[in-house]
Amino acid sequence: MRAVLSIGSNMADRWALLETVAEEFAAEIIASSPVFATPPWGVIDQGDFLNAVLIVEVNQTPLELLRRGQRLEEAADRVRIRRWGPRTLDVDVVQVVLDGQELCSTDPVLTLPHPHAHERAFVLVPWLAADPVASLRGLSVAELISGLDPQEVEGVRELGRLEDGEPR
Ligand code: PH2
Ligand code: MG
Ligand code: MG
Repeated sequence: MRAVLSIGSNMADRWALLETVAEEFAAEIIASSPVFATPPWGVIDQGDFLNAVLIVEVNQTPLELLRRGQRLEEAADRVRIRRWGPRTLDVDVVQVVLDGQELCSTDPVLTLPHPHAHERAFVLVPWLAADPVASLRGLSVAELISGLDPQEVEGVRELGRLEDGEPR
């Protein structure tokens, strides 16, 4: 199956933490976005995030993939102080496509597609960069972005590719 992962960090060595995800999936990544700096969404009195999107092809179930992401979060000593609050590493499964079909699940452990992905510039802008023809729930990601608050879209700033190292 093919999956879209949204990864984010706003604590500790943010760039290096995103790299741990790219390393884990190195052999399975079929496309990836650059890293973007993004203002915090939800709880705004916290530092900016770095966000990126990885598109992976894996021989696993969605739940196995979720657990793999969670192991990386644990390895990053993930702290969850409050909902939408600061975190060292967040690995979200945004979409799963199996035999050309987008999987839909209302399982609270892993809701698919991710219930908020369609409204978050920090997910959609990197996703479009990784896959210019991406679609979500039958709508093109480009179209979804054009429906967002332009200020939110402009706040998502491209920094550079993960493999090129953190810009200084
Ligand atoms: N993740 C959140 C809450 N807010 N804001 C940005 N910019 N990027 C994130 O990855 C993010 C967030 C909860 O997972
Ligand atoms: Mg998240
Ligand atoms: Mg998460």
